[in-house]
Amino acid sequence: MSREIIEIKSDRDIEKMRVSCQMAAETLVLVGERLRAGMTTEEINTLVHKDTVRRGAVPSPLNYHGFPKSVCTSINEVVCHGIPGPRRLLPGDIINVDVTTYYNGFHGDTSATFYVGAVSPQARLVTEVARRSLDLAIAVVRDGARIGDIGEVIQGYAEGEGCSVVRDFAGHGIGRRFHCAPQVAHYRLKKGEENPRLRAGMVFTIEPMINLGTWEVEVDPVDKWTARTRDRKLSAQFEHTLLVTQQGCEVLTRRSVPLANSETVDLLASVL
Ligand code: EYF
Ligand code: CO
Repeated sequence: MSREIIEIKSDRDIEKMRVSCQMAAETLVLVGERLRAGMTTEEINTLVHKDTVRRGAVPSPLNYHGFPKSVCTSINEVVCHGIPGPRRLLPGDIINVDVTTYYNGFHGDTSATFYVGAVSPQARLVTEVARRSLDLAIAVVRDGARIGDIGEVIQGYAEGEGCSVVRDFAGHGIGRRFHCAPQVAHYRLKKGEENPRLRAGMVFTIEPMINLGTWEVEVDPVDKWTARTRDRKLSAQFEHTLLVTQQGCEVLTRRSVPLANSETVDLLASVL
């Protein structure tokens, strides 16, 4: 467990984070608008890359620990860190697109799971549980709460809905670095585990990965990045970057419009 100090951001840094986070949010909105059955995940990568560069920003994932692309695209049983490539989106797929934007010295990180056309009730269940898990977790964040309150609410809710919570990947502090303290577990902490208090000015992500079956994951032995559910059942994820405040939190990656193909569903597609 890391004992790294959790930075309290200055007002100047917070203002810069608002900008990089809003860029990431806007790029994610664009992805939702363009997402179609038949497109490849490589095309999503190109879209994210070009939109990020157009803003004078840099896609944080590119070359991060050697990651080969500008965005993570994780389809169906892929939990996270899916690598864009020739795979075409098929009707009935769900896909998480994870966008991180580096601008003026700061990173902003957000992701969402999208529906490709009409999806199965199971796909809808895991996606909506993931979405609600994040919303419930955001609601407990405030000065004086503890990191452990986040995992407590996520695990309690998701398991109550018959789903499981991934243990191998966590939310993270973010700012000048893509990943820093605190580590934000999405499951209940064990007695004795580090459980720091949240303080106004801390900035971190919450990004629960919710599975339909087992919480266990395995990393692709060939590409060494793609994490899949061990039982190959579906997984979904949503992510926001948050600033802790006295009253609660500010969702720095909040969108000003709903996400197409996720928060709004194309009625025509849903009956076809
Ligand atoms: C060191 C990577 C490193 N890691 C995290 C590198 O927080 C993220 N999304 O919300 C996040 C995104 C990416 C990322 C993109 C590339 N990496 C992947 C897997 C293992 C690893 O170990
Ligand atoms: Co993240």
